[in-house]
Amino acid sequence: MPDAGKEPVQQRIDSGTVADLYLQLLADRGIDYLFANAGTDFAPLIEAYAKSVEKGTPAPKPITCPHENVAMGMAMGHYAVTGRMAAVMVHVNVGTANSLCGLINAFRGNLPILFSAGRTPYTENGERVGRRTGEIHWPQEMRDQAAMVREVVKWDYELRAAEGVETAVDRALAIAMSEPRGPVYLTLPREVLAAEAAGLTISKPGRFHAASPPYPDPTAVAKAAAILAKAENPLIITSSFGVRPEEVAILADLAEKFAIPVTQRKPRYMSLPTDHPMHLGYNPDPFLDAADAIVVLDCDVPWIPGKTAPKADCPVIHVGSDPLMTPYPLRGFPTDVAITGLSGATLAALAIELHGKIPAARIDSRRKRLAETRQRQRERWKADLEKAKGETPIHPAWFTHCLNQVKGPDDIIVKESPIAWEQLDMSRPGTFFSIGAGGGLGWGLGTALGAKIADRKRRVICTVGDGAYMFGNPIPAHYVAKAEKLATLTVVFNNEMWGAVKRNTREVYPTGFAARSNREPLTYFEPGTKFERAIEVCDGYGERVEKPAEVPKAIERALKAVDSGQPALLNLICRGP
Ligand SMILES: Cc1ncc(C[n+]2csc(CCOP(=O)(O)OP(=O)(O)O)c2C)c(N)n1
Ligand SMILES: [Mg+2]
Repeated sequence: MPDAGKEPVQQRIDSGTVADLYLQLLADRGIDYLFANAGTDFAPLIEAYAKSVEKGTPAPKPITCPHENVAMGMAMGHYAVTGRMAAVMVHVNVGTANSLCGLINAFRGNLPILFSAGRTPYTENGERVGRRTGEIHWPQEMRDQAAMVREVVKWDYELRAAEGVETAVDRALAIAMSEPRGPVYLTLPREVLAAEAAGLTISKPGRFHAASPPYPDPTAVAKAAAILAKAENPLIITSSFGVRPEEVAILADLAEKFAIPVTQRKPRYMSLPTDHPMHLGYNPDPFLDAADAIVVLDCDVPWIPGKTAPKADCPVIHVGSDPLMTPYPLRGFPTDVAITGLSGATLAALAIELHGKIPAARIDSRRKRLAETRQRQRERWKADLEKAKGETPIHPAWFTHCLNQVKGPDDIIVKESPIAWEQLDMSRPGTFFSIGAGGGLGWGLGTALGAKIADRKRRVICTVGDGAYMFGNPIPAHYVAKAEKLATLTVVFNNEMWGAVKRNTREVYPTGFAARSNREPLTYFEPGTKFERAIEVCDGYGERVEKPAEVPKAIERALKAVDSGQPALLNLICRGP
């Protein structure tokens, strides 16, 4: 984040508080936004912001987020689009609690965030500015506020004295941005934020930099290449490859050159253009049986062992900046080789190592075989669409197809919904995000806003289930859209249920009481919720869509609103599982 190119100079701070200096440091170190949900702990920071406006000193742009979930989602979306981390600040322990779900997602998804919170003032009496002034300053104090987040951050620290502020900021940013990336937690007691900073000196630019990414070990690469060179049926499985958009071309080259099929499981990013001849869809399971070498590429769960698995003697190579996924407590996929490194670098090294090692005839026949498999797969997808086309309630595949017809190549799709991957064409990296990696629902609306604020020129289409929409704190999200002029299209896939919960119950008890009831308790919503009206409270355009034939026109009207600067929402009454 700090500019490595410039000679650092020491700057003496002549006046102001730690809060003033904190904002200055964040701006100087490349933090563009502070997504915030304030409380009594913020007083010195609010004062510092007002001062920065009056004096014209740099500070990250403050964005008022009326719910922490939206703030966390925005930081995730901003990072996904720009590769630059943002800061979030919330109110002491309670704001931290409300942010936890987002933090779990960010940690599992390796998304860096400078996550910060105030601390209840620690002095009851005395002269310190910032000391306790209200009743709330007793019950909100916790002995160890960071305890509740410590399992889902890379680092946490409480700023105890003015002198530590530069180091704390620089260290937080450097650790968050070092691979594997992830959120860090900085707590800021009110008295420390209010303390005088005069007399301190800081480095400009900073002297801390993220550690260089791990580079693939040539011995491990050679071992993996030897496995792949022997294989008749190698297979790549990925979920998160494409988080660094510039790496997509490296995978495309490798897959194409050696005819290695790429399958995505629960894709979180655009990993490979959908028209690439080695793009073999979104279900690796049918390929597992024949596979005689598997590359698990930035993928936490390549298959579900209780359901399916490759043959016992199939070698498995894991690739990623933490290929063992150390923070996961239990993860027992066979690991014959694990290559620590940024995946792009590892794939490039593998391509060099494999050069000339696979007989051309084998590559050619594999390419032919895969082309046929791919052709059959795409025909199945077309047949699925034909079947889905006229269905009422609307089939998600039909809606996806209609959206696909009109979306532009740079439009961003956020997926926290049953949108049908198979019906989506994606040609450009960085156009698809399904990044709630920890499974904490409610990130989509905020992430879409974060993506939009990061690049206002691009269209952002946020697709959410009706459950995910409600988890996402919709009114706060719609409020931010209006306040910050972030017009996105929200599509609510309203199947009037938590379909995933229903599906999972049926998997566990296929013929049980719940299945036989045909209306599983605790999974259905009463019909008739008018989500389209929710966006109207913030002057958005809302529409309910019930008939399949209405879908194309409804999308057209909604996108017209979005393109004119008005947020829009389609309440799509659709089929559940
Ligand atoms: C914060 C949170 N609470 C509960 C869950 C459990 N959960 C997983 S999927 C799901 C249902 C999602 O419903 P919806 O968004 O409507 O999508 P659908 O499955 O109906 O397509 C729930 C409740 C979760 N993942 N996260
Ligand atoms: Mg639903």
